[in-house]
Formats: sequence, C-alpha cells, structure tokens
Amino acid sequence: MNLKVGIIGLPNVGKSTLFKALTRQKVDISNYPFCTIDPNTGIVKVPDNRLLKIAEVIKPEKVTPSVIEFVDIAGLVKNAHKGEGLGNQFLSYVREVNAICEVVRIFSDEKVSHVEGNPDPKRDIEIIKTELIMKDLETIENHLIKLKKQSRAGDKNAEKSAQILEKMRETLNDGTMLNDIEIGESKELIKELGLLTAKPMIYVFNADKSALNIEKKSSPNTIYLNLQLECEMSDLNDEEKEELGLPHSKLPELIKMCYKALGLITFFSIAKGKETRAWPIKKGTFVPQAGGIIHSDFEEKFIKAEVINWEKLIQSGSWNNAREKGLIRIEGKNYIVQDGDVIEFKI
Ligand SMILES: Nc1nc2c(ncn2[C@@H]2O[C@H](COP(=O)(O)OP(=O)(O)O)[C@@H](O)[C@H]2O)c(=O)[nH]1
Ligand SMILES: [Mg+2]
Repeated sequence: MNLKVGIIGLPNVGKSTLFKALTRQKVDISNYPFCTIDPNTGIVKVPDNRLLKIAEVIKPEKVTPSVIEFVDIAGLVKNAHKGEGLGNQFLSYVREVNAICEVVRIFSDEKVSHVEGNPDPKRDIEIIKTELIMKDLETIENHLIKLKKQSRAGDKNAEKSAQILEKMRETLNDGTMLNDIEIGESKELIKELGLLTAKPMIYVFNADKSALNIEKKSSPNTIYLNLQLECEMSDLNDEEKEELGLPHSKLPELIKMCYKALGLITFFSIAKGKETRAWPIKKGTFVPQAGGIIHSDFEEKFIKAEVINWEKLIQSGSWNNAREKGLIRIEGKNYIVQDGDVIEFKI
C-alpha cells in the first residue's frame, strides 16, 4: 500500500516538530497490520467527517479511521548526493516513501540556527530540489550504462528504455523535477528505479505569526503552518484550545492534502453493523482487490458486493431502509470502487 509520506527539509526547519504534532495522538497499531513499526515512523489518523456520519446511522460497536504513515527523515544538506551530512542514507530513506512533505522554514529565531545562515525559502527549496535531481541523475546514469550494454547485445527493450531514460535525463538537466511532467511511457522505469523527483510533493511553509499573512498564496500542494504552535496545541483538547482562544489546527488539512498526494481515495465497510471503518485504496481499484485489503477471502472468494454511496445511506437513515428503497446496488468483479462508497462484500 502507498501510505508513506516522508518529511524532508534542511536541518532545523521544524521537521521533527511537525512529526511530533502529527503523531502525538496514539493509534492502536494492531488495527493496521500493514503499517511499518519503526521509531522514525508514525501512524496518523486521516480525518473524515463522512466516517462519523455513517457511524451515526449504523451505530457500530467500533469506528476505525483510515491512516497514513509519516516518516521523520533526518535533515538534508547541500551536497548530500556526494555524501555530505547523512548523504546517501538520507536519500535511500526518501526512496522508500510514496510522497514527500517538504518543510520550508520561514520563521526566524536567532536561538535556532540555520545551516545556510538565515532562512531564505526560495534558496532553501532550490537546495533540496538540486539534491533530489542530482541523485536521480546518478541513478539514471548508472542504469544507462547497464542498458547500453544490453542494447549493444541486441536487446530491443533495453534500447527503448535507454531512450526513455535519456529523455528523463534531459528534463532533469534542465532543472525540472519528474513530477512536473507527464509521466506516460516513463512510468515503469520511474517505479523500477525509485526516482525521487517523480514523487508527489507537498510544501509546508513553517511560518510564525508575523509571517502568516502570506497565507493568501496557498496552492493545492502548499500550506502555511505555525509548527511550533501546532505542536503545543496537539497536547490540548478542543475545550482547552477554546478557553485559551487558540485557533483551529490546520494539521487535518495537511493530512488530507498528503492523502490526496498519495493518490488515495476512501471506501467504507460496516461489517454487518459491528465495525464502521474507512479504508484507503488507490484510485481505480476493482472491488475484489478493495475487499482484499480487509481480508484475503473477500478477494479470493469474491461473489458480489453491495454498494451504496455514503450520502445516500445517511439520507436513508439505515442500511435496511436503503435496501427497501432499492438504493443498494449489487456490483460484480469489474466494478471500480468510487470515493465514498459503503461496501458489504459477499463471499
Ligand atoms: N520560533 C520557532 N521555532 C520553531 C518553530 N518550529 C520549530 N522551531 C524550533 O526549531 C528547532 C528545530 O526544530 P526541529 O523540529 O527539531 O527541526 P528539524 O531539524 O527540521 O527536525 C526546535 O528548537 C524547535 O522548537 C517555529 O515555528 N517557530
Ligand atoms: Mg529533526
């Protein structure tokens, strides 16, 4: 499953502060056997109002949200691709994740040193970008040597792959990351080589109060947060926050952005009324494979699925009412699961 988001950035920009803020809430790992257990990895619940609304109708014993994983990756410095700092170890961590969340420091605080002297968001983004690009170029060069050899020995596939890689090399040499271009025919190679700049990216600008007025410039993959404040607030419940006059946390927004960047959508299961649960799946997943995430039997012994959009279920007031109104559809193995489907698998 593509659930891993790597937090990267220069040293002392607020990566661990973000990680702490996100992972302070304890999650019962036994519910999520597919997640990694590792000290730098934290499991984070994905906020979803639909799940709560479905639970109000189904009244299950248990409600389980979907989760994604965040990995706190040690700071990257200039020339990491040549082995500076933690260098290549850092870059191999990045290879493991499915999306990247880059923390960019805007806040200035003389007590917190900056590896380049002072924060400069534009330059700092450029440093990280260059490192990722250099690493991809190195990976591509190495693979090209191998492919050229195979191609000389008459391997037509290798020749084709080499051409695709050469095109990618050109893009990178122009200073463009691979996530900025149409992937198309490069998809397989990007996956095989684990190219870093092809991973979806979210930028978190860590701003303090004085810098938060630049918020207006937000875009779908950019968010401005005050991570220090977020971290302090993550200890408090809603009442305490209200008493202290603190703002709403923007972490839920960030988590949802990351979920989207991972290419995930959500379906819900109700387990005959016992447990209402949200499940992450890749867009375009067929219904038996979606069932396979819950239990391998649901995929292997799949007969059919009962499906209803979450909103229709809520409007009906109960599963039985929805059935009586004929709103529950029967879908076969070629059905592609849609975001917001509530599904009962029949085996
Ligand atoms: N003033 C201020 N300090 C911050 C903020 N975010 C993080 N820090 C501080 O900066 C230092 C480095 O943060 P940390 O999260 O460990 O950075 P990392 O090296 O990127 O993991 C810590 O002392 C944090 O308390 C912020 O928004 N404002
Ligand atoms: Mg850190």
